[in-house]
Amino acid sequence: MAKAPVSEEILKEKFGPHLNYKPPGGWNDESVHPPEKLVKTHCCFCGQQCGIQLKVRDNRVIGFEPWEEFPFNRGMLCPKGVKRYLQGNHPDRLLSPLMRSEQGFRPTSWDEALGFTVGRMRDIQEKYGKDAIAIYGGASLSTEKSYLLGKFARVALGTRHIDYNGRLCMVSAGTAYKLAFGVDRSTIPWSEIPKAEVLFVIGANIGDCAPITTDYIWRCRDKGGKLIVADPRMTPITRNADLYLPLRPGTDLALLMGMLHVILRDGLEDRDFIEQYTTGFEAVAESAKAWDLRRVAEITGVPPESIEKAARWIGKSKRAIMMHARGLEHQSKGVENCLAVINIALATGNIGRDGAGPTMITGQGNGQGGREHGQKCDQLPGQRSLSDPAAREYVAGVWGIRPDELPQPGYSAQEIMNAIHRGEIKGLLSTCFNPLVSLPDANFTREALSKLEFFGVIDFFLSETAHHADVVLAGSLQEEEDGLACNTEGRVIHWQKSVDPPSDARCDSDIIIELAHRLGRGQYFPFKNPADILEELRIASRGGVADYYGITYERVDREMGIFWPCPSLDHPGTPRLFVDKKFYTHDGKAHFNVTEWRPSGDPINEEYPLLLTTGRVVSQYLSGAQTRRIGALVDQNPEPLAEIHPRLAEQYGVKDGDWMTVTTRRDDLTIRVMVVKTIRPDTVFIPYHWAGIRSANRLTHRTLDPRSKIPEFKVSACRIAGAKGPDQSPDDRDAHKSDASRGGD
Ligand SMILES: Nc1nc2c(c(=O)[nH]1)N[C@H]1C(S)=C(S)[C@@H](COP(=O)(O)OP(=O)(O)OC[C@H]3O[C@@H](n4cnc5c(=O)[nH]c(N)nc54)[C@H](O)[C@@H]3O)O[C@H]1N2
Ligand SMILES: Nc1nc2c(c(=O)[nH]1)N[C@H]1C(S)=C(S)[C@@H](COP(=O)(O)OP(=O)(O)OC[C@H]3O[C@@H](n4cnc5c(=O)[nH]c(N)nc54)[C@H](O)[C@@H]3O)O[C@H]1N2
Ligand code: SF4
Ligand SMILES: [Mo]
Repeated sequence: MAKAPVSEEILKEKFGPHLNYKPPGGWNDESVHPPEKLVKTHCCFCGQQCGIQLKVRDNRVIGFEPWEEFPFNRGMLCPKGVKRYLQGNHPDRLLSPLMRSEQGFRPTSWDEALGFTVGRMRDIQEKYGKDAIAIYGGASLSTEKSYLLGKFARVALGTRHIDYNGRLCMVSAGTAYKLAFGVDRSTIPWSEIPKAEVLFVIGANIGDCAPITTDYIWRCRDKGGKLIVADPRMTPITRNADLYLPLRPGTDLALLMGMLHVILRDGLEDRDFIEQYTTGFEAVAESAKAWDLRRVAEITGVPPESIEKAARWIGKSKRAIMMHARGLEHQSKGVENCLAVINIALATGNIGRDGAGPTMITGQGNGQGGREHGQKCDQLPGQRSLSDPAAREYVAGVWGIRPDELPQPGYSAQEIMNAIHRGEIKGLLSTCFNPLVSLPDANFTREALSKLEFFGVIDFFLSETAHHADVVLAGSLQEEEDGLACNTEGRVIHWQKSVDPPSDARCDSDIIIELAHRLGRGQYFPFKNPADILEELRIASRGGVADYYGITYERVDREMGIFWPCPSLDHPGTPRLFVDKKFYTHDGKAHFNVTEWRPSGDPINEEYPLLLTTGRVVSQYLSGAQTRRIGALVDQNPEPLAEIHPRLAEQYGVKDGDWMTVTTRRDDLTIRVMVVKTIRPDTVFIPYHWAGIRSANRLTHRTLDPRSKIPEFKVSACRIAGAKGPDQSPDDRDAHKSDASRGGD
């Protein structure tokens, strides 16, 4: 029978008041409550992983100080970093496990919640087989926790199906870098950025989404470096760009092939480098011939002169860095797009030397570390492949099981949801993921969640997805457990434990370990704390591409981070990859890859003539589960606004601030308009940080890149029409409004 979500109102009514306690003057009044200690750690939000010092008193984080010495951000923080400390004491913080009951959720004991979870998982596995349970993880978890989850799925549950929210984020880049270089990591540390002669930023809104990186870009420009930006929107850094390529969403591959075409046509390639260090050039060069500039300009909407200029700047410079993020990667040809960037870097020999190299900008806080040690559906620790017999044997040995006991690779994140929808997967335990807001085609996700026979969530807030759960296990914030993370550069850093989880909330890793014990697999999970997990992780990763053997908390603290691979305790780490032009591929060479053009999975036609693309605003983070709860951030972006160009606005008779309905083949969304000259006239942009009637993902589609399995968040066909505005109840006007409070769906 389909289950309805539990409404937030019921929850608030039941235990709202006692969650709202504040000391006189508030927690942040230092005259009343001076801090007891400052803890050097990192921001809990994006993949920049800025250093920050948390002020702690009475087991509470009450504020922050900049951490000037940390080399990456040197004390700088963006608006989210400045407010990140406000989460821990938030009235919505979950303080005990919750069980679904007739009237909603009721607080319960850990014994009951864990007993129930294990009982349901066992029943389902006995009835339908081991693979009927799936695990979702997340890349806001520490590296230790993501390692633990991977082992939990395979060793405690024996299921094939574990994947994580990074599947919506870094996997197109990761797949491409693995194919070309045999390793999934930025090829350079950020200290290389100021050395470049040309920076080519494609599909990355650096000003809003990687704010600290702008500082590196300005340092490059101050030294005379040129900046090229390719994006359907003129993002904030574009104002200072030397060249702007306003491409149509979903056409990056054509643009990049056109650029390669020019480079080869004009003989700007680096023949020596290509011959000595790469394979596959000829086939790629052959495929570039078809991409003459007329064809490219027609597909991309970018003037041929601009494409030519961009290609020549890169081809003629001595040092070029290519930086990309989800604009390039959130496409059903995301892997091809990244490979096309890499092909340009390889053709021009821009790798393995000063101020040169392609790089992906990491999204989530531990977007890098969270994808290295086994919470991906096809992966074992150390970036090893779950299909590789030698890797299976090694890791099984470390874990004390037989290699044939290790399950085979399972479904990726969206494929898990699809399997739930068709009834193949019956139970789900989700940690650190809010799929109802962040997966494409939210109506489909909601239907799938209602079909689960068991749904458990580990979170510290009752996310929109958690409203659908049978049991919610009150987990921990980043600052409540020690752990490693890896920032966008490949620098492994240390999240210092600052406080204990409050009240009856528990550390995520304690919850998972206890579940493993209750499943009768305790002997494989003898960990008392994250340090124990790290000891095993170091060994499990040893000899893999992402080798962490030489990394300890003490070293990371002393050295302000260590770049992996770091195979021994006296190894200095590896800030820049491929210095010796040796790649991590089977033949040690870098591989060119032919990239095939395919249309988007949701093509435009007469009925849906416009392109919808989705993304972010500066003050909100991901599904908004965290930042929609922080007042000052909500004030900056209280609701999603649909950006359209004045010409489009005029054509459809809508003005700035009006309501408009955006319709795709899935659903429609009525949303306020922001008229801006900075977007292409054929494109609509909507940020996706909101749930329910404000959710951009009601509009997006479930087409995946066939290799990386990333959804095509950046390209949907849509139409627009002026609207009166939604029929809003007072609740609906509240920007914190949750999916569940729409009433009954
Ligand atoms: N403020 C803020 N910062 C964040 C996050 C957040 O939620 N909020 N999230 C973090 C995470 S997890 C991630 S993954 C990163 C994401 O960081 P980004 O990828 O930089 O952010 P997005 O807004 O998803 O998209 C980037 C740009 O792609 C453009 N774009 C859209 N379609 C296309 C296309 O077809 N081709 C090209 N070339 N560009 C296109 C958009 O106009 C947008 O400017 O940000 C991280 N930092
Ligand atoms: N349309 C559209 N959709 C998108 C995107 C887009 O550009 N457009 N971007 C995609 C991208 S790049 C990403 S990364 C995803 C992100 O999508 P999600 O991962 O679903 O987003 P989060 O908001 O990080 O959700 C994480 C949940 O985990 C909880 N959480 C955070 N830290 C911890 C922790 O340490 N422990 C526990 N137990 N819980 C924790 C939070 O409270 C939150 O409820 O969204 C994707 N969805
Ligand atoms: S740039 Fe990212 S890591 Fe740095 S303060 Fe902002 S959100 Fe936090
Ligand atoms: Mo992301």
